[in-house]
Amino acid sequence: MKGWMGKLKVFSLLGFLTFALAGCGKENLSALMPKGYSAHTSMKLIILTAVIMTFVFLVVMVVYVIVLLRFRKKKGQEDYIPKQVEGHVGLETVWTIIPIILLLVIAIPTTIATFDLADDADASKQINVDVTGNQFWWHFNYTGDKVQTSQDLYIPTGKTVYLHLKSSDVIHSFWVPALAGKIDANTENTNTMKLQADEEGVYWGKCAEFCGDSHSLMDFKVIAVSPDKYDKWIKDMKNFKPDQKPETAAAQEGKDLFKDKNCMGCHAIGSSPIQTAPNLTDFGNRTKLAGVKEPTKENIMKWIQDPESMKPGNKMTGKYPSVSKDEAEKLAEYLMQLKPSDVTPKSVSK
Ligand code: HEC
Ligand SMILES: [Cu+2]
Repeated sequence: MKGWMGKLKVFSLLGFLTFALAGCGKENLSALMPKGYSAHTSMKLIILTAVIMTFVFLVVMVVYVIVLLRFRKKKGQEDYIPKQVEGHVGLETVWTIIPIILLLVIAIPTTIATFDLADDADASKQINVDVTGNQFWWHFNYTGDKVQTSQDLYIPTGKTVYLHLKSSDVIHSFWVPALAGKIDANTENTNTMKLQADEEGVYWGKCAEFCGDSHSLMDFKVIAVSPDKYDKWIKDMKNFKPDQKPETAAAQEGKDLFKDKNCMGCHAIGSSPIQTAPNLTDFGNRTKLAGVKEPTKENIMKWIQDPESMKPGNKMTGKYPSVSKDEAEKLAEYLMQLKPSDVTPKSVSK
């Protein structure tokens, strides 16, 4: 009896932790707190399915307990066998029909929602963004506006944005839990998905398909701003002149180093056909460095000198001449002042 109680305690503790820890986690990173049209649609289906499944579970449990109590072998009933009911036409019919009905109740709204979310009939009238998944970062190309960025995707609140997803290497999966379901980024075809956010905010995104060493570090953000701010962002990004002279001397030296150290062989600043590395046009406004680290000067310097220590297996390591601490500082100064626009929310949840 004692050992049994011990086990019960462990199980209750585990049960408690499950509920308590389920409350931890990042803001705007939960499908259970939907903030956009697709996510609301999924949430309704989750609730419908959970209610039906709970109902089935309870009915089965109640019947199970009744049967256990009622048909137990009682004292003095040595050869007791309850009445056998296999092949009972009534029962068989009932427990075939009821599950069919329940499955239909789940299947019909699910199918309607699937077609609704896949409907891209009005795509040409909306904002369209080509999204490319790369080991281990995301590229965003606003095709209609000749604006490019990486890691942080800007969208206007309340509007439907169409994403056309591809991959440049292996299969990735684009997932912003609070806004929509997952969709694969493949090399051989383009998948389209709709994204819409109800309110302004920074929504966390994850790659949801194992894609290599730093798969778990392939984070990105969707930054939803009011339509006015979005228009300003696009305008600012378009008007940005990559050749513009940086304000400080250190940043100017950094700009020269950016050429000399071959950074430009992979990274573009401004709209460019080069998409082998994150587009750094608005790097100074990034919510994170390389998707995961705080974009402080120290971290940026560390990244430039030794990206491997932050993101194992990344495609930058070893592909450029070594950079001294002093040079890294100048490069960081240059990159941090690349801020074409000021619409990025100030209080980014980190
Ligand atoms: C061989 C191509 C290549 C070269 C050359 C290169 N990089 Fe990179 N860089 C990358 C790739 C790929 C990433 C994305 C890594 C990841 O997140 O997985 C990256 C990421 C970065 C980032 C983070 C970007 C972000 O969006 O947060 C910075 C900053 C950066 N590189 C700076 C530099 C500097 C400075 C140089 C020159 C000294 C340089 N890179 C040279 C390929 C390159
Ligand atoms: Cu990935």
